[in-house]
Amino acid sequence: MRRITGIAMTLVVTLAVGVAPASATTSGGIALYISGPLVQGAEINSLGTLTETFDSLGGSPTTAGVTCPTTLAIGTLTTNKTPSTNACQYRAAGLYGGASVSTSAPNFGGAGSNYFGTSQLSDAAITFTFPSGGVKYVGFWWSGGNRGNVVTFYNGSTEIASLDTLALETLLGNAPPSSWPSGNGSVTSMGGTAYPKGHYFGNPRGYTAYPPSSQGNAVVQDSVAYTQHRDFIYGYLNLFLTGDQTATSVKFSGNGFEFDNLTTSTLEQTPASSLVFVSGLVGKTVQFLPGSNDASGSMVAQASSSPANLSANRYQRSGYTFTGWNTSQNGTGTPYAAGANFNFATDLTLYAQWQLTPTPTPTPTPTSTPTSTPTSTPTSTPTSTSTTTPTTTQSASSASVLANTGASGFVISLGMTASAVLIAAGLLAIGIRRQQKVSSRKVQ
Ligand SMILES: [Ca+2]
Repeated sequence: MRRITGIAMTLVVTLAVGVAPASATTSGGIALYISGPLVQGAEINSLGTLTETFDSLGGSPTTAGVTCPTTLAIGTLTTNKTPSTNACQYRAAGLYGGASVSTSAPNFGGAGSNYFGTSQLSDAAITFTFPSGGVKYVGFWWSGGNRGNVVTFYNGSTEIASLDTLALETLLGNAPPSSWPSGNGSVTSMGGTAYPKGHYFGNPRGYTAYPPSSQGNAVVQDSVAYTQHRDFIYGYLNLFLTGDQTATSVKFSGNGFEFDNLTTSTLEQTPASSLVFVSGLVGKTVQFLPGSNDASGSMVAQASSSPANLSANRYQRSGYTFTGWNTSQNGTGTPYAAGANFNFATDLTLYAQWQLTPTPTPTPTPTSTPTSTPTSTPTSTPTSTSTTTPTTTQSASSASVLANTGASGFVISLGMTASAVLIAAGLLAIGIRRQQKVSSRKVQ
């Protein structure tokens, strides 16, 4: 009994090991990125993208809030307060909001625009519900951010992720560097650009140049001109949902959560190389980098909460062949084969590895056909000696001819009737010459 049991257990273990890799399911994730300093709009593919700028809402933006709209460009809006005025605010550009542009290039100065947000009640919450099918990307310009603001993502009634804006303070610091604009180090984009953390502090409308070098313009809020406006973080936040992760609604909560240019996409989007990876909100994230400045293409960062095979490479590099991934750009780190199974227990950055594609041995390219020969047509008048043979040797015919099948046994099978005749004639001529030579010797 024991031995049988042992064998059975061995079989079970073997089966389990054999089945496990195939049963690993690809599960998506949610990853947070922040755009470069002074960026106020989303940098994503426009396909499937909707943006609410809050610039064309009915009524006048006020300091005391408005009746919250129920329909917006990106979906519908509900609140946790009655009347809804108590939950939202809709305001003209001020110190804490109102983007000057909705595009993704860094922008400073400008007149600003209307913006939106939660009211000043600490338990205010506003929820945007997206059209049927949900979204794979949510971005918004978080301006003058307060600690305690929270963004929560839902799929149906299930909370799938939340972002406490304290995460941004963890990344960028909770105060501008004392030696602003530099100091406190920098954050680095996926493409390798270093952004000084200090550049995220201060309303871009107050900047007179970028990179900033001086106090900047005054920014008016409620009729008060602020020349010192570096106490708050201004940054465009990007949340990428991958795989089976889809958000059907997003809730902004906490008091004074101001934002603008709320953008969604129904398509899975690729984080631009200008973005800075902040953290994975669901699962862990693998970022795929091209590994070379002259490589082209782009890849969506892969986020997952369970083991999954690495995404297929989508970079190309002229003259090189992709050979796999490595945690170090120069290939001295840990290698990962293409499509390798990764446990997603940690975040990971992988660089594409390239091998020079051997140049094929040069096949003998057909040299140009001699087109220059026509000039060599004989211009000299044919001499008398050439009159006997030329025309006959070049007069090809498709007919085969047997010639001289006598006792010597040779058969000439040529496609030239005239040639055969000529050869036969030539043989006859040789015979005649021999006779002549013999006879001449005899004579001499
Ligand atoms: Ca706006």
